[in-house]
Amino acid sequence: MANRRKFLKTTALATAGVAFQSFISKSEEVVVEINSGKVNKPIVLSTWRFGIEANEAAWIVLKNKGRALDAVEAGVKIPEGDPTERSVGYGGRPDRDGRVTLDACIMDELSNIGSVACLEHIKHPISVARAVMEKTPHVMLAGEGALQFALQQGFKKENLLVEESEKEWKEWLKTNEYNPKANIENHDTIGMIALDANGDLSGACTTSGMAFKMNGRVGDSPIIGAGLYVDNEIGAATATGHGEEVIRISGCHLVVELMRQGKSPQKACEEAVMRIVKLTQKRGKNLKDIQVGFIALNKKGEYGSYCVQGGFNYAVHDAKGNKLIDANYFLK
Ligand code: SD4
Repeated sequence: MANRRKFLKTTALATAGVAFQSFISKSEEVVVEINSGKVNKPIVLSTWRFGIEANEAAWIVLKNKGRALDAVEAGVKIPEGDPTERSVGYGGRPDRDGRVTLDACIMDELSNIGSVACLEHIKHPISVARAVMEKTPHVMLAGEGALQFALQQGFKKENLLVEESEKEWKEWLKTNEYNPKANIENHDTIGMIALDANGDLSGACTTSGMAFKMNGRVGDSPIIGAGLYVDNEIGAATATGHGEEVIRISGCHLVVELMRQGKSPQKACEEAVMRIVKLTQKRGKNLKDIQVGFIALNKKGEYGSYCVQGGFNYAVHDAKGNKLIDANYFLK
């Protein structure tokens, strides 16, 4: 770690002359390199390891000067369509009744929003959310109504429950205990936020939610302001982890508002996580059982992340390449 710190400080000094600066977060783990002279764009961030492949798809749009909105939709469709990713889209783990129910939302630079909750049988809920945004007078459709709308729009009805997920569910039924653990079995929501070459922000978030949840349970991921928020004047944020905790503090809206007050994306994520930490303690709950991670990006292309406990990582793709970063965290 010492070497890394030294390297970062050296980098900061060496590059100061060309208007680059490095910021080292509290535990020296997260490094946000920003270009303070000009906007670092285009850039895309997404949650978890599979964000690397998702970013690649988004980058194709961004590097061709496409819209951030198109980039984030293309990006999150990668894990959505991958049956081996067990908590997003096709292949996602089912609820306690064995049903795969999906949550997703999308938001563009004009604050157009679209969302679906508890949607079944459709492989790409993010595209249904976009259709809600673009083709209806509403912003959110849930359950059967969302499915009917998707079918009317030409989306194909499919079985999303893959053999592996079904096996796990049958195994789970033996104990029938709902006890979501931090970073285990529940941790793969993809949230993606991007700043395009035009300087516009958009975001997308999609998930199968907490494994073995109650049927009808909706998490933070389809809720604008909780699992995702974009303000084209300020920045964007998205969340992963226990949705109930994110909703409790209107998490991503809070992160964006903190950036509006002048906080860096890193500091904004830290403060939002601290809000969760305090409320958890106040409510007499055990913080060890909770994981929430935020990622944030501002209009200058600066970014940051913070989470309750270790284990969360996120992928960042800009002109310098695509990399996975371990997020800094509160519980050491
Ligand atoms: C939810 N936030 O449904 C989602 C799950 C998740 O990492 O992100 N897990 O609560």
